[in-house]
Amino acid sequence: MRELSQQEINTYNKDGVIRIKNAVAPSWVERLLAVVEHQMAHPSEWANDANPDNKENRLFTDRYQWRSNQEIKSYLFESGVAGLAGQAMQSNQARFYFDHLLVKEPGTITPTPWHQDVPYWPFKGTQICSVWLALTDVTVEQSAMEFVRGSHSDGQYYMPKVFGDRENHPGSWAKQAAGEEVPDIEADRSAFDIVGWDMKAGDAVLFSAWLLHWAPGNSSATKRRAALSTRWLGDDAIWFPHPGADPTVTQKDVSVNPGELARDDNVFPLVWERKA
Ligand SMILES: O=C(O)CCC(=O)C(=O)O
Repeated sequence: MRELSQQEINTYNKDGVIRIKNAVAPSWVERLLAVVEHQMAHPSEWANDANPDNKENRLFTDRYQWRSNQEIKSYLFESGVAGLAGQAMQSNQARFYFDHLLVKEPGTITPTPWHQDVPYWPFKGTQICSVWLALTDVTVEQSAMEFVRGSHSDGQYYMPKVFGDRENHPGSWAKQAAGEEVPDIEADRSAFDIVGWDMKAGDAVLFSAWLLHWAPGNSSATKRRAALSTRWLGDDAIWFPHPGADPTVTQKDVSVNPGELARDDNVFPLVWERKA
């Protein structure tokens, strides 16, 4: 189990993101790559698959599988990932929200657009983050993530974008949301403080749900890019259902009311607590 240094915690606070080398034991990479194969062969109702069955140019995502997939559940509870999230957020606890597999086959041109996570989710609060674990080695050209450093603390709440541009897209729920238009970062990258890292399988980026981020397409002709993002709630996360929020967990699923702390042990399990 990896402990974060005070310097890493300070950097997360200031920049909104840190890279963590060897974030979890290598065996998790093998185990989660098997989950990738399984989900691609048996997509769930929450999957989003552009060009299904293609060996190339296929963007596949699936999410909210932890309740039925024992390997994902073991990863959450046994790998130490929850502790990384809790420490970075300087929280006394880390509750789990959802798992998100993100696969880009070789030659996938579609970028993951620049966005901020929190408007997609039914929460408010500063202590909300993700741990994106690389399951394959990845360079920025092959779709490693990039971030606008410090953008988590600029007070903006951006309108969610639907990932991919198909008609009848399974993510079109996001269109009902409100917020500011995300700036056109690609039009003038030099105007933004952009940071990203080449990563090895087993490295992670841990980032605030308020931070602007994206991932370009996968320009490799041969290599798949696969990652598992897990979403974490800290002490101040408040249940905030709103139009355009992810429909995997809605008011009918939870025992808390809008505006209350998201402390529902059944839906948002308490995975990590700070030792006294
Ligand atoms: O993996 C990607 O392409 C994007 C991931 C992302 O946006 C996230 O984990 O919040």
